[in-house]
Amino acid sequence: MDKIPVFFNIEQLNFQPKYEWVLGKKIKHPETTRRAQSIYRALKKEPEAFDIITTPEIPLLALRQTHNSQLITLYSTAQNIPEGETFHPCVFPQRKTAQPDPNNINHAGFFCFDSGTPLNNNTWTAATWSAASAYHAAKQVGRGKSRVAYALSRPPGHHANKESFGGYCYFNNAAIAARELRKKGRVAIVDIDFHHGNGTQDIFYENDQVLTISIHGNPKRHFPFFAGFPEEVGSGKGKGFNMNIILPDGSGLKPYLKTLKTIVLPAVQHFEPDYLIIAAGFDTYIHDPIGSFELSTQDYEKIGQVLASIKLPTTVIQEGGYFTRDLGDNVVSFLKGLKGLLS
Ligand code: Q9C
Ligand code: ZN
Repeated sequence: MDKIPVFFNIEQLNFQPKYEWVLGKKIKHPETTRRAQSIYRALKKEPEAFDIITTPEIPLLALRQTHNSQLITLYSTAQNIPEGETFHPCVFPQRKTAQPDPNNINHAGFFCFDSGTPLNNNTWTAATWSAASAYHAAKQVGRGKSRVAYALSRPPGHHANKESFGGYCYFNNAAIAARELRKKGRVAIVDIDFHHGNGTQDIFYENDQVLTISIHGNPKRHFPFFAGFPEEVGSGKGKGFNMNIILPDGSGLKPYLKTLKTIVLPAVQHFEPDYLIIAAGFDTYIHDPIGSFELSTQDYEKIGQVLASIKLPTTVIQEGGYFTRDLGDNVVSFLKGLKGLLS
């Protein structure tokens, strides 16, 4: 049996955010390089199941098809931040009168929607390679070289918008993958991170060729707070092509599988896409310090099996998941559930 190709580049480890502030407390930043290392190690332990490929570069054009040039300029401005220093966006202007200058790092808050997503001289490098992993995983699937591929994307992407960053995300890796696959057909994105994929939703909100579905914790209580409600269904041509599903805190496998089988699968099948992208966060894990669902390591294999039953060429993009010790095992479990796609 074939192996699942895994895309990762060591450059993604360059960026190490140190802190964020939650309820006035300075805490260790959850989006650590150890997350990627946990996943890498777990995949490496099973060489008969996974083929780890060093991600090559991403063309700048692929970033620019999803993000505007000001955001890209801001990240290159951040490359001038002195080594060891970090810029935490802290001034978020009233947008009507602001005259943003992406060459001025003090203006970063214009391009940002939360204070937990810092910039330093390595942000650009890591975020670009993270996007590259998603892009090349999608390309592998688009070329028909594999029916499933996994991008070990880190930093994550699904909160990042066309022109703004936040929620630990800089480039929207899943959206970049979707744009690549759109060259070959229609795409459904299913986001199983604990948080609503607000960036992905926004990017495709008026698009009827990309179906976006997100299953997440209640935004009344959880990040990103201002989006992720069921009444957000898309607009213009895209009306009816966005779906938000809220599950209660404490949800385990039973409601999760029921949601997949009775809502998500029928919606994807009705859309008849050519490709499936899974924005896969594991902050739905029972021990996750941020999410409040209660999925177990074994549960991810079952979730993978249900998503594999759609039988579409599938690109999996890594999103959140902050209980580092078990993160790698959770990813492996999920990908094992998808192995049926290879045969
Ligand atoms: N420290 C992703 O999972 N802040 N982003 C939560 C708790 C934002 C999570 C505060 C969470 C963003 C990709
Ligand atoms: Zn998340």
